[in-house]
Amino acid sequence: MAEQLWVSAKRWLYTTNHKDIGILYLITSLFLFAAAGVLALTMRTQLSAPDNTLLTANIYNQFVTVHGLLMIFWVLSPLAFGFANYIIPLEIGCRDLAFPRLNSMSYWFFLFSGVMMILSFFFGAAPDLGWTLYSPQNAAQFSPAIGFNLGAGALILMVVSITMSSINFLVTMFKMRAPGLKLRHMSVFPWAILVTIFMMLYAFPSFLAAVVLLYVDRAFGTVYFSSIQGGSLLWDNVFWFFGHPEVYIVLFPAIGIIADIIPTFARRPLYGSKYVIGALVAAALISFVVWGHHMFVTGIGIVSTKLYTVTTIAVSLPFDIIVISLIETLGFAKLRLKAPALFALGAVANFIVGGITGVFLASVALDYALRGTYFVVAHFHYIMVGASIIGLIGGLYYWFPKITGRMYDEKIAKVHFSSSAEHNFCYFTIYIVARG
Ligand SMILES: [Cu+2]
Repeated sequence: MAEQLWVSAKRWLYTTNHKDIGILYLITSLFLFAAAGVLALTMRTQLSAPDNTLLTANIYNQFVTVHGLLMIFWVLSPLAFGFANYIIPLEIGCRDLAFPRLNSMSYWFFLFSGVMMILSFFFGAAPDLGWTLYSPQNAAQFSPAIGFNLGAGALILMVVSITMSSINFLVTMFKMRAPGLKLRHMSVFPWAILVTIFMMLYAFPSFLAAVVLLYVDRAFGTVYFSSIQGGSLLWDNVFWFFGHPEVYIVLFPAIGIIADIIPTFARRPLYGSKYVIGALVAAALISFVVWGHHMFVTGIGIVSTKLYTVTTIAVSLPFDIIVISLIETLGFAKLRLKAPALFALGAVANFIVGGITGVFLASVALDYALRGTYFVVAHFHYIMVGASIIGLIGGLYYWFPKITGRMYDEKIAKVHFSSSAEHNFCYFTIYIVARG
């Protein structure tokens, strides 16, 4: 018995197989999803009554921050990497990723960095200033806890893991496709992953620079982000140059999954799939020139705010193409409303709401009024949870039979669907309209 246990433990510890690592990624990120979810539910409980004393103000801020960081870095991207690890080699016809050992190292870096992030609670205090870690509050002077340094170290480790993975996928997808399989023949999911890893390669260096310099500031007393030297604005620029593309980095894999699920259950090919892929590429390119819309109230100047408004509205256009293509695919289709299709439809509906509220925020005038309100929080979560997480959960159901060799229970899946997230009403409307 003990020997058997050791054999199976060894299999998972030493594995370099893309399917095994994909499963490890999926399971680990679901555990971290639960951890981030506990933080979120505790925050909502705290907010359920005025003057609630469940959490102190300080702990509450730590929960907000670690919830955000965990969800963005340790749940959304790793879930996508889980699917990519398992599915991409199968879809492009190669035996494994280009560098299987590097792939395994990416996973272990991801796991240890996630544990490190959670451990930061137990070293004085976790980071407590929101996932954007704004200057000057990120300085050692205002956030002295050693837990913050641990959190910064976790972020650095995670960026290393993501960079190794993106290089691995890049080489695999460019060099190891089955003979005759041209890039343009790939379906939307591999394309979405390809665009995502390119964005990772261009966005994460900026974040890595920001966190390394922040670490040096905190540990060795340099003044890169010192507010009296103008460092606060520098942090905003370096952080958001990464931060906006990051939103698409976590969204695109979900779009790829949705664009694979809907044609399957609508039983017709994706309408204008060439244009969907073009739209993904266009959105990825434009996403690197919109970061200033996070800095409208920092006094960056009227001309640049106008430019950022224009680019932000421009970046919404490719997404219109994607949504129109998905809706067009559904038109006249005999849709089979199985769980993956339901989750995909729910994700699209939420994505429309999240996208349109984003266009509101592109306006400088509205941004002045809406900043710091729940309008922003809601917009953000419609995209991150409503579209990304719900789309990825659709992928879990979609590929569950392929990964496990069993079929999930459709009834339980439907109950899961109707109870998931806060948009039940929205889902039920779609369900009824689609059945109509
Ligand atoms: Cu943005």
